[in-house]
Amino acid sequence: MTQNERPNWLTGAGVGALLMAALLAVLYAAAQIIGTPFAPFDLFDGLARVLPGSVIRFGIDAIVSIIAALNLEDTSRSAKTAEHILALLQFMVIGAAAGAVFFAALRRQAVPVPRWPGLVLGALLGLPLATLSAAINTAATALPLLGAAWIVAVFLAWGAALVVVYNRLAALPAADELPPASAHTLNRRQFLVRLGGATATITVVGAGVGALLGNAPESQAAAEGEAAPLAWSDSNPLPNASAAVAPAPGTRAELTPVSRHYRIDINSLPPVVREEDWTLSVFGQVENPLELTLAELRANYEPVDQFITLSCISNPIGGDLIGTQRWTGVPLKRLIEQVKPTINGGYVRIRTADSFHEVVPLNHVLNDERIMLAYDWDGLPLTIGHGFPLRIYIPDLYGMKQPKWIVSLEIHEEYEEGYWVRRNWDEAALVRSTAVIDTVAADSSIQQGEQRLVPVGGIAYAGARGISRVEVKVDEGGDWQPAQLRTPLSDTTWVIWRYDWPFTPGQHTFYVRCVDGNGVAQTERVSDTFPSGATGYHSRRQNL
Ligand SMILES: Nc1nc2c(c(=O)[nH]1)N[C@H]1C(S)=C(S)[C@@H](COP(=O)(O)O)O[C@H]1N2
Ligand SMILES: [Mo]
Repeated sequence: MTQNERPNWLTGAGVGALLMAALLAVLYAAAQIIGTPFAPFDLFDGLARVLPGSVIRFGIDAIVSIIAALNLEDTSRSAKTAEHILALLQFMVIGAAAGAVFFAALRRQAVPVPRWPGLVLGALLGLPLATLSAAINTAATALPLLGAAWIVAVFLAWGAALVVVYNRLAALPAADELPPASAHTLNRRQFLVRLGGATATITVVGAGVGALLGNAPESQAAAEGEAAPLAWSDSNPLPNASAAVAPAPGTRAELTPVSRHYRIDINSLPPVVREEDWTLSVFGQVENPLELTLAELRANYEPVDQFITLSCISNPIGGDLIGTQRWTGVPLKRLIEQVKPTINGGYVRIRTADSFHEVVPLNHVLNDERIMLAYDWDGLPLTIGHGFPLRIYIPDLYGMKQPKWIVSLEIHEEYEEGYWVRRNWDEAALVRSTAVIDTVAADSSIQQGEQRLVPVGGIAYAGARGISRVEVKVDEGGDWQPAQLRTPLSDTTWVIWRYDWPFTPGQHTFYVRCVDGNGVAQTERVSDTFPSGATGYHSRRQNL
């Protein structure tokens, strides 16, 4: 009789995945509401940490190309979302695989199967995941032991539910058999549909409740329910407000709002550092090790402000992984002089709250006052995502050399490769000179006598080398014409340029190139972002 035919591995895969979807929703809601770790992100981050750099790069490149192909707005946010989705899919696959193996293994057992095999399976998944979360999660705010116990508990429940569903299915008539009219029972297909409905409900409710109640705060002040204070730029004009050259309409904002500044983190979620638990320790081969609270760092050293453009080495030519902000902090030199290194030369090893790390040569720090430990952006404490409570600025280097969430500085003789350097990115990571066309503002043309001029504009950036010249060419056979340069916010930011192009109708390609402040021209040779940053001229085709 078909009633005795056991549910097969395929059914197990489906049931495992359905139950996993519900488990994900419950994990998510708890993570949002009580701050327990979200295990899928920890597994994803753990894998990213141990997989070879080339695999990670392949993954990132694939995600970035898909984002570019889909024309999504904000590359760094879209990429994080894609990673989050992959982390969830990874758990769905684990759920399906475990369910398939489990149902296959139960085929020879007498029904009803006892609960313990499910609990064992739950423990086999839950214990390693709980251990991993305890070891690497830096975003959870709940006590680590509670977090670990919680993860084990939901996996035990998942395993137990698998047994309940198995027994239920084994007792029901197969999908193509109708239950006897008298019995108020279902066939297997009907039961599975109900199970799907129930797990979908849990998933939607869990995700909804988590999203509504959770709303991860952007800053510690927001987390403590304080009213949003005014940013510096809310009440101050930019220093170049009266510059003669105005940006062409459509040029990106000269000062990037913090909320729109790109973000690159190695982890799925940024580490949450609480000010009360944090100190900066400066130690190692020094006479006077130091330990400072954030308040001491703010009060004991004269703050310096600097407008700074930061770019990711993964920014493609014309990409949005670049931004400009007003950084406030302390020259690192002040602290180093105070601790009195006992070595000449050597390095400052920077450790952070995630497992990112980098080194800066001591001589470099002592010779460049601009190297800064920053605690504010736009006059407000760094947001959690941008490195609260402390990050470093080092002129001329891509973001990969500039740690956020700093917890300690160790003065040490020996060099040590940084996080991305170990993964084969450029050891020096000096920013490349690049120019980008943001806009061909045909709607904002200017009439000059008989001639209509169309403002073309964008940015050029060469780190602290500055920009001495930007040139624009229209169409393959055109001549390079000098663009006007707007006075920049500082000598460590991008420069906004504009070129008022004598309009001719038709399809045109616009090209741009720049020369840095030392007179070195941007290279025309096209190279990929890996390993040393993208090069080549930016161009833009437009039908006018
Ligand atoms: N601790 C830590 N610092 C970090 C990173 C990180 O993942 N962890 N990412 C780096 C990279 S690759 C870049 S491009 C910049 C990005 O800074 P932002 O996210 O504030 O734009 O931070 C850098 N500092
Ligand atoms: Mo980066």
